[in-house]
Amino acid sequence: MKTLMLIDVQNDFMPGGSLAVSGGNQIVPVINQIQDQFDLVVASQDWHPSEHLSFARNHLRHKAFDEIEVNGLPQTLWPAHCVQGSEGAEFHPELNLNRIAAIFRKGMNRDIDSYSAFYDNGHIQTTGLSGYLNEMKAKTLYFTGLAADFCVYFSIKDALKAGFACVLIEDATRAIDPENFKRQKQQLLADGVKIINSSDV
Ligand code: VGL
Ligand code: ZN
Repeated sequence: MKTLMLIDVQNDFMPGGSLAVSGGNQIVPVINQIQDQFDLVVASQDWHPSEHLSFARNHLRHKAFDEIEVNGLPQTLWPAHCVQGSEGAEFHPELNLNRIAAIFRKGMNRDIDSYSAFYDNGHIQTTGLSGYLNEMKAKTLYFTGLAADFCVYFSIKDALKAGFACVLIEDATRAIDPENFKRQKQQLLADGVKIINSSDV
């Protein structure tokens, strides 16, 4: 099963959203264009309770983008985003949802963040995604979505560990910090990830 992964294509990561990724909206038509070339389309959705520990507003004396440690794990503090049931947590209104077979939600436990669509950041709790993909006989996962340097990157790392071949569709993702993403891309290439454009799927 040639599988397309849509990571967090949500309003809060789009220009105008609370954790906007520059150019994030430009990936939506790219994703819509390629969906039909896949046997299986799976989405993840960042889905936080309003008291989530990753929100700067839930930490006195800290502001957004501070790097702190919580419960023994490094944590970047974010503006509140993707709050369960909010408009910001919805998928981009122009994203074609018809072919999405399953949606995996993450970041629902207020005490731990979850960048990867597979596991929380402490690798304690699974979302069930790798079990689902194995049962669906997915072999190669093609990654798209936001943000390249957080949820896409960490999802790919976990997918590799789970034994999936991984391809990153570079024109279907955007980074919060493009410089950081440049380094991560070298890491992914060294790990055997293929990096392609949507015209080459
Ligand atoms: C994300 C930061 C916080 C992402 C989610 O989807 O990349 N980044 N929560
Ligand atoms: Zn989040």
